[in-house]
Amino acid sequence: MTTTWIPGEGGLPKLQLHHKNGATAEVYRHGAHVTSWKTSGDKEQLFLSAATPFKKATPIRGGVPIVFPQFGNFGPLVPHGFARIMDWDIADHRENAVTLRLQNSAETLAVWPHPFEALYEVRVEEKTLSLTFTVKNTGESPLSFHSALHTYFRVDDIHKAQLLGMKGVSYKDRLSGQSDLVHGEETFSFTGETDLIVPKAPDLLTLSEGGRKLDIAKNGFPDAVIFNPWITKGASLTDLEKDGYLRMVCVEAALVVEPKTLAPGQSWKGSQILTLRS
Ligand code: TA6
Repeated sequence: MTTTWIPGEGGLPKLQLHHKNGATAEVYRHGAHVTSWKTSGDKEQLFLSAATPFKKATPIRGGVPIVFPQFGNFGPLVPHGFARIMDWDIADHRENAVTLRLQNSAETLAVWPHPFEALYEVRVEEKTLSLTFTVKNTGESPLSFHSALHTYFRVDDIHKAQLLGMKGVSYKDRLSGQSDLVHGEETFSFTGETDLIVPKAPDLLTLSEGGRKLDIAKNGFPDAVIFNPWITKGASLTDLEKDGYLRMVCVEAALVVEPKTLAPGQSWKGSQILTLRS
């Protein structure tokens, strides 16, 4: 299939994926960034800030930023690593799926002296969006990295949104620094700034809001991150639309507690699989 990049926001190239039953997704070459996912006849499932820039070397606020090879400021690289601000190339493209590739370059080697190949498959089915991230060590020495699919989900009102599947889940609160906290309820509600790292997180959580149930499954990624900036931090993010915290929640498939180390020639794969159940 010939690939048709079309001009997206800011003139940045994007492509659209279509499933025969009407589901769609959009992916930018910049950061291999998924910015939209709609199931047939339903609303947009991802949050994309109306104030986000679309320009080179700048992260997009919303959709699914790819975090690689560093999480946050857990190292010397730009926050969340360079993958989300570099142009990826197409390795394979079908009507409802695309695989994008990022390899080491003079630019990456200058800041991270490791040969690598990253592949990212985005696949849209009738009610499911599958995101699969693969890293291969193409160098001669071990390679260690963090990663996450930093997914921003759209909600109508954060006060009415809940995460299901949280009973007994242990987490670190990055705001207080407290670790080994345990959530006692099946449901998790949002009442303020939230920035949690969940080691060995459940492989299935569900975003619930009114009648909507969106399953957030993962494999390969051991951890999860749950984030909402709330009022004050939200207002400090210049690329987050006014009161954007009300309409978003990040539930991230993550490899952040322990870095993954690959021997030369070894690969690692992680996925986040999103299914709109109702
Ligand atoms: O994943 C949660 C987090 O690390 C938060 O601490 C917050 O910084 C968020 O990521 C957004 O990071 P960004 O660099 O995209 O502003």
